[in-house]
Amino acid sequence: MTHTLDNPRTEDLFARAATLLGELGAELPATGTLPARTPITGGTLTTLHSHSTDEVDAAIDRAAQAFHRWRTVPAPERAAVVRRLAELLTVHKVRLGELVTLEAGKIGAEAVGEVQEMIDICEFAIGLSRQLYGKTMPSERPGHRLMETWHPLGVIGVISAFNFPVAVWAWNTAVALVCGDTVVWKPSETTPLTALACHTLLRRAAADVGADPEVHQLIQGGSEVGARLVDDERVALLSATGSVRMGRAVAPKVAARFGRCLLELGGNNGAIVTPSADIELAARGIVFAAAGTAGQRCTTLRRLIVHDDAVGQLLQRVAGAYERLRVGNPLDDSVLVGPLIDGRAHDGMRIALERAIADGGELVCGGERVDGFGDDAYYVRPAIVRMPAQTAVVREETFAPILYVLTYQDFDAAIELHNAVPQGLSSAIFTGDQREAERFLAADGSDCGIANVNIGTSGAEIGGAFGGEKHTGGGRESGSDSWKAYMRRATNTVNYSDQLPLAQGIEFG
Ligand code: UN1
Repeated sequence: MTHTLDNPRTEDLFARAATLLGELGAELPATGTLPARTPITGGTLTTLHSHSTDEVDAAIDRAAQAFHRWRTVPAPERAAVVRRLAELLTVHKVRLGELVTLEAGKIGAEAVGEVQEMIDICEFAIGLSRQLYGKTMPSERPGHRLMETWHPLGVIGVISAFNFPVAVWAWNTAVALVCGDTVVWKPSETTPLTALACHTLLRRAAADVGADPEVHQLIQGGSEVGARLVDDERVALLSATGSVRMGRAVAPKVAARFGRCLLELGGNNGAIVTPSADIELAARGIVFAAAGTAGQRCTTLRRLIVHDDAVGQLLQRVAGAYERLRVGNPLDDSVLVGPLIDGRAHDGMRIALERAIADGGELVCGGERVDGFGDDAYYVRPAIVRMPAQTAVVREETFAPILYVLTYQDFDAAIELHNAVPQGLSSAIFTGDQREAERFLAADGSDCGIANVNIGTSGAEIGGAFGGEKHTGGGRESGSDSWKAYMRRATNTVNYSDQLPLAQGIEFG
């Protein structure tokens, strides 16, 4: 049988991955115990070395050593590494994108978009290197100056997830490096090859501009590797993306050693559609947000809260678009929905659908597995389920393409329903009514870290701060002033007088 887009074979996908890695300048390391799978066939491409705890300790040590030098390099000079990384990413955009497709199963357009997101954050970080501003405040004492200074924090541990295997690393690394920190990266064990490619590109960028390549360390393996980062006092900030369960395990441990945590955990993102919404525009936004990336974004739209008067029209359009979505090999340009990452994700989807139906949900479309790619590859048709109420299963995040539809009559009740879930990452309202839009963005509106008007919940730009509230963990990364999490603040009072007045008017002796 010959290899075609309809009939991909693991050995051909591996050959392609090896070629891409070679072109990206990464040598395939010796084989080990960590499998690198492709969700396209479910087969194992190759195996990699899984780092021992001693090797993890040594990597943290190298990063800590490198930090001592790196923190005194002027920030605009540190940005040279990030500028070179952006150049390399621009040259290799399509190659790295294809590797993301092979390992994470994302369609080409989204995979290349993810690499673009890396380039965007690099550009942001380069500008940021000249804008790490501290404030100057008026002192209450004569002849005194009061100000704050931002200093590099230390070693940053980055734990990233499979679904954005390269962009989330770049959000953290580009910003951390210009802030004067060094990075130890533990990628998802599901995407070791893309991690190797990123690590190689960054090391090359450092070497090309004469910077210390040890500012970046890559450690690969399972949760025992990540656990080392969590427990090590030398890791000043742990930036972790993943499940709420992971965050619950990690956060108390980091807190117990007075380390800092930046958590990006689950989302259970909702959108309200009001009667004045542009239904055509809403439908397009909803389909991308709910079915894109096969429902495997933190920002994926999972709950639709639609006014009774709009639901018929809207569902007809969205379900119609769902019927036309091509599900299949993400290397095929005409495909819009690639595979789920693995069998566990498929089990999660199946069980959630069963629970939703048992709760009185009515399946509008989708949910079935698409065969033809082998027993270990899990392709599904994105599902829409109309729910009589926001039951327990709807309040949970299932990392698969299920869109639950609820209806409302009263706008206040819609907002209440929207906020009545434990997670608080992203949210949206589709409306033509300015009062409703403003209310959604107000203090008593959406309780999420991201609240959008007339666009979907996913696909945020890097310029804003990204993150969410409640069980999403409260972290903010990427743009705006998220850089502050990667630095420490010192408040400085300078006395340039020959007197020693005390604050609060205290007289002492
Ligand atoms: C994630 O799913 O972890 O807003 C990150 C988005 C992307 C990032 C998603 N820019 O959907």
